[in-house]
Amino acid sequence: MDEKRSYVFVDHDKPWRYEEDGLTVTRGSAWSGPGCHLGCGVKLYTDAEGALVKVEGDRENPFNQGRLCIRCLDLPEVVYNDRRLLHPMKRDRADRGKDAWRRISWDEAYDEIEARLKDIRERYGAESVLFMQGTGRDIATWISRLAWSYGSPNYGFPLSGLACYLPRVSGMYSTTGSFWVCDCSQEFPDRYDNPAYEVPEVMVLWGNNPIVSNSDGFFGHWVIDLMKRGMEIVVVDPRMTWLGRRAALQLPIRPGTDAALALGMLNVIVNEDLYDHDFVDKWTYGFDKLAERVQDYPPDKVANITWIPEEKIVQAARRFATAERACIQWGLAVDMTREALPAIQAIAALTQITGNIDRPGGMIIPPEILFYGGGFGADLLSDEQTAKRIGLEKYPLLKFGFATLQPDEMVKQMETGDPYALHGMWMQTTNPLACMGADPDRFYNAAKDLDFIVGVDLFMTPTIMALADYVLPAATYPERDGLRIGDGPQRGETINKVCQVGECKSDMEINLELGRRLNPDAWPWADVKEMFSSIIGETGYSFDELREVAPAYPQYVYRKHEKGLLRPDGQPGFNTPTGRIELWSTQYAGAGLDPLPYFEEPEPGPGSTPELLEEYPLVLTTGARNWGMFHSEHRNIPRLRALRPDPIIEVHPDTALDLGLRDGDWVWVENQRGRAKRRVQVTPVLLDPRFCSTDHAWWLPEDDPEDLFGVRDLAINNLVPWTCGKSGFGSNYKCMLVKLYRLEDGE
Ligand SMILES: Nc1nc2c(c(=O)[nH]1)N[C@H]1C(S)=C(S)[C@@H](COP(=O)(O)OP(=O)(O)OC[C@H]3O[C@@H](n4cnc5c(=O)[nH]c(N)nc54)[C@H](O)[C@@H]3O)O[C@H]1N2
Ligand SMILES: Nc1nc2c(c(=O)[nH]1)N[C@H]1C(S)=C(S)[C@@H](COP(=O)(O)OP(=O)(O)OC[C@H]3O[C@@H](n4cnc5c(=O)[nH]c(N)nc54)[C@H](O)[C@@H]3O)O[C@H]1N2
Ligand code: SF4
Ligand SMILES: [Mo]
Repeated sequence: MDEKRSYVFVDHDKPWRYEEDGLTVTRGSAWSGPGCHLGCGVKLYTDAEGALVKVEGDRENPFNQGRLCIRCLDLPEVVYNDRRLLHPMKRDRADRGKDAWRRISWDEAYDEIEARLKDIRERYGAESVLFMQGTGRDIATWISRLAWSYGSPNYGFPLSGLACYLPRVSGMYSTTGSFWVCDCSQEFPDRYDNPAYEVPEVMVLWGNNPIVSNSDGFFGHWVIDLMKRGMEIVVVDPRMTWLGRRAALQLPIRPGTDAALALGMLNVIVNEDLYDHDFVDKWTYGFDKLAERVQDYPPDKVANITWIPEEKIVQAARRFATAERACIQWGLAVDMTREALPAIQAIAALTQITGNIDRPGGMIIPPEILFYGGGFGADLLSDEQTAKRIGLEKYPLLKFGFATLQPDEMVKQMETGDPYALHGMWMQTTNPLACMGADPDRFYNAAKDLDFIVGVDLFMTPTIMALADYVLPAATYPERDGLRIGDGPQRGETINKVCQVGECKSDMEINLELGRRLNPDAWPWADVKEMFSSIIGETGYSFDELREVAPAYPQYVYRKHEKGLLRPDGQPGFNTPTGRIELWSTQYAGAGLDPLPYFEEPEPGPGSTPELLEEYPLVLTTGARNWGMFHSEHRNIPRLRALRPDPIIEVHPDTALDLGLRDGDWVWVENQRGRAKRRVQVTPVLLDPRFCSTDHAWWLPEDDPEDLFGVRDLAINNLVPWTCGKSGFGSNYKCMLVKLYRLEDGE
């Protein structure tokens, strides 16, 4: 181990680039594109012509220790796919929706986009341009910086209720002052061998299937590593997953009722006196009120709500609370109900009142990220412009998290022009008509009259085909340099360019060039390497130096609240108004919200609209991840498509029998809002005949571009409205009522 300015690095036998059996090997990190959340350690192999020929996991990288999943292993098929965008293109505004693209040079593209954006800024104000991204790719920071340096506060993603990760992030920051993750030793380069580390006795996997999704900085295989070291798991999921089969307990929850389950478990822990008195007394605020609230959720009532047998709820609560060290690894499913925030609050309280806080094998706070947080460039925006951020006034909790706009309010404002009209949209790493956006028809109609729309992507997408005036071709990760820092754990990595495809440029290069034209002071760097070096300056390394020694880990310490390491004033405690973990939230109360967790039936749903059950008898959850596809990507990658040739709906065998459906049948999945085509997979992974589960983000790259690649009939979000929870967070993407019926001949 080499140490510099309190960062710990990993010893490498070889330099970051070396020769092996006639190929050049480049060590580095993944991340995106294609999409992913992690940035595993990879070795990229190139031949004498500079072509990427294979990808292997880097065993020296503590994060993934040599393991890779199928999407990185199949990377050359993505990089050299014949559908890649290879040069900038434009078309006339009147031709939106038509395959009437004309090739242009980068200079023309930059000049014209610069001129249009400056013109809109002068005429209507910078706030009238939306800057839209998709999920957390390493490009995010540069998109927000572009928005803020241009002068627009309206950066964010077109996902109803910001219902991915942000509810968890904002919920945690507003009640505890920090974000929390399960301790899988990921903060230490020597991992499970670190003397300070202890294996959790129990981990709950709550609405998360990490070995498939590897989401938000959490490498799923760590769960298996820990199970080999004795950890038990409890799985909360309506479907039987690979991990569920290996769990000590599996709770087959009705989609959308997670808050009720957490409150029921809290009820058992409080009433059976299984909580950590010492921790609760010293470090939490509002326990008595929480204890009172959970009396509304006795286990028998919760069993009725969640459809989980009562004894399993009690057993799970006892197992969790009596473990010496326990943690909860939660996922997207907890964000994807309308009242997500109280669900998150209740689930977090399980870890808090049991004292599993900032200690080995419990919940830990990833170090304040190395070099920058989510807000690189937020200071570029004046107070006057910040105040124009869409949704901020209505939803004050938006101030905790990533400084995004509120998307449901955004769609309303696109339609009404109230309080000000919107004129432009920059879309970089998002495909809302196929995937992210709710009600794609509504999004399309709201966006189609904007004066000016640009897309930046690897591939032509239904959204760019429908709406954009310009499209810029972005590089995949082996085609560019980059940094992997931030987002949960823990380490600084470099992404290292090994090949070039067409005229593609990295997103960072594109944003640096345009940013420099729109606001030169905010983009003072000569090139991207200089830009990266300036960000990592704190380590004492330049970009070129960092890649020799990466990954870089900040020194990690536990029990920061006891040591005064969490608050700006250096006092012990947590960075909240009360200095404690707020079980009764002063921030929620201040925002006019219930300060305590509660459960509200998803609507429509069996509990809120039983009258709809006759027509729409099935509870549907959507978007459970599969191995080969990242959201709307990879439909055009032959080997990955072969793993999932069609959009699937999983149906319980009893339900299939009832409806006369067989494996492979094509059906419409329909609710009161719309319908989507799916292919039936009859499977016992559905743990109750009243549930079904379907893929999201389908379109067919092989179909007619002017028919938007078939997306209109395939988008499951035809069934999902733009509507969020009381806090502005959460939306019902994963809980609705539907019926299934067979397609007619010719449909
Ligand atoms: N029904 C339902 N809908 C869902 C979900 C669900 O579970 N159910 N999940 C939701 C969630 S959690 C999220 S986060 C969103 C995700 O939504 P998005 O992140 O918007 O994902 P995509 O729609 O696939 O759009 C990503 C686009 O970025 C492009 N891309 C990939 N890598 C790069 C890159 O490096 N540079 C550039 N410029 N482009 C790149 C891809 O080609 C693709 O066209 O979807 C949401 N939609
Ligand atoms: N391969 C692949 N990996 C991905 C992505 C991808 O598209 N493909 N997307 C990335 C993104 S942006 C995200 S946000 C993450 C999401 O990844 P995860 O957090 O793992 O979320 P999902 O896969 O949507 O759902 C996880 C599990 O929740 C279950 N579930 C469904 N509804 C409910 C419910 O109401 N309650 C509970 N408790 N469980 C429920 C599902 O059956 C599923 O097994 O994955 C990331 N990683
Ligand atoms: S999780 Fe999978 S796709 Fe993502 S970087 Fe790691 S190996 Fe690649
Ligand atoms: Mo997500």
